[in-house]
Amino acid sequence: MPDEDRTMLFRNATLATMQAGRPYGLVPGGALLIDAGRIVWVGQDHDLPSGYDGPEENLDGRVVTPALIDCHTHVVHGGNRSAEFEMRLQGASYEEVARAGGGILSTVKATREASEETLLRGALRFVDALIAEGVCTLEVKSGYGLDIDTELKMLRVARSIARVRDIRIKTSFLGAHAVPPEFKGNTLAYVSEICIPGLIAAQAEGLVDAVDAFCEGIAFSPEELEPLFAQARALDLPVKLHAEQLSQLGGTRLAARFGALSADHLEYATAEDARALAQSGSVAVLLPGAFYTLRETRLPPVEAFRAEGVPMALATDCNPGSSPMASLLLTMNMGCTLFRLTPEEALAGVTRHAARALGLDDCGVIAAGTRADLAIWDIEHPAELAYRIGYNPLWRRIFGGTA
Ligand code: DI6
Ligand code: FE
Repeated sequence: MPDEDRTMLFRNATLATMQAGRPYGLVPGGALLIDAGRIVWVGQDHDLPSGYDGPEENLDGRVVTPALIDCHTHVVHGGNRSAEFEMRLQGASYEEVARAGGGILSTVKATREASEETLLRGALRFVDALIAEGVCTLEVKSGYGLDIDTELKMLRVARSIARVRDIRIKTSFLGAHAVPPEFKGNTLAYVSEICIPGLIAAQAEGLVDAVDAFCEGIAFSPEELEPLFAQARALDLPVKLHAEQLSQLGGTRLAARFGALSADHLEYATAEDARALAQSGSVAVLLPGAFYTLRETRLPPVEAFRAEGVPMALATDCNPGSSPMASLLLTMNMGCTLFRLTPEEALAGVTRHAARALGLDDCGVIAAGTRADLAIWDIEHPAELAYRIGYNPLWRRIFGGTA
């Protein structure tokens, strides 16, 4: 656990602060002073205020970035879907598998049957892989329970991750992920009898940081989600939305109307949707792992997001179906190669903009006053993080000021 009283001075670092002003907010020959888990001074080595006599370390020019943030994951789930992977390789589409009762619903069955211990053990496989890449903040969704008890079980497991690992967890209630078999053909009843009371119960237990939903032909329409988002607002909880992944349904505009923290996926979003996100100040969370896995061809409107000034985040979407990926470094590479983001946009997407997609303002940049959540890399330039494939140059991860 972090030692709150420890001070540490890092010198001779290449700081990618990710603050606005210059590319990567780069500070060569940088120094960084940490005290009580926070960054208290950042600047050029030769400007260091005198008087510090605590421990210090020379980083030999290594690159220091804010710790990475994975702002969209489903790491808590039972079972796996490798059989479905094979079906899709033989030509079945993701939607066909889902309509045949596979897909999300097969993970629901396995998750309902799993104990909290089993779910935690399963999630930690992916959490540990992400920690090894310098991740210090992780969003985790429910959504494979689809009954009140199992949704709460998933969220409890998500919260428990932060008790057994040095990582910050933000949870999203995703009761509206799919309609379970017992409510087939009765979507509105599912929303009013399970999603809304489940959300209220989860909030009462302190298990929810945001409310998410899957707005899609195989899931929920914007109209069906209205009452859920109204309930989120009544509970003072921010919303997020899986929107415009496989078709254009108007989910992005629903999210914008509710001032969402983020709209996620967005392959089928339009320039008008980009404008709506700009107006609501929402983040566009791009998920290239799902695009890659489903062999999608329709690209998210990156150019429109840039033109409208919509911040773009990148996340793994780590889930057993459409994105069985537990690497944020690979996500950055895919964001560049598949979506044509620049390496700088990719890094902002897993730091500064990912923090904003979670409603956090104390991490995601290197600045005085923010948490000392840092990643130190054995590289010469931050562009290298998005450039290599299947190679992890993390040298040290610092969580709350402690390695
Ligand atoms: N979109 C996704 O990418 C995940 N959920 C969602 O709404 C996929 C969930 C799954 O296939 O298990
Ligand atoms: Fe997802």
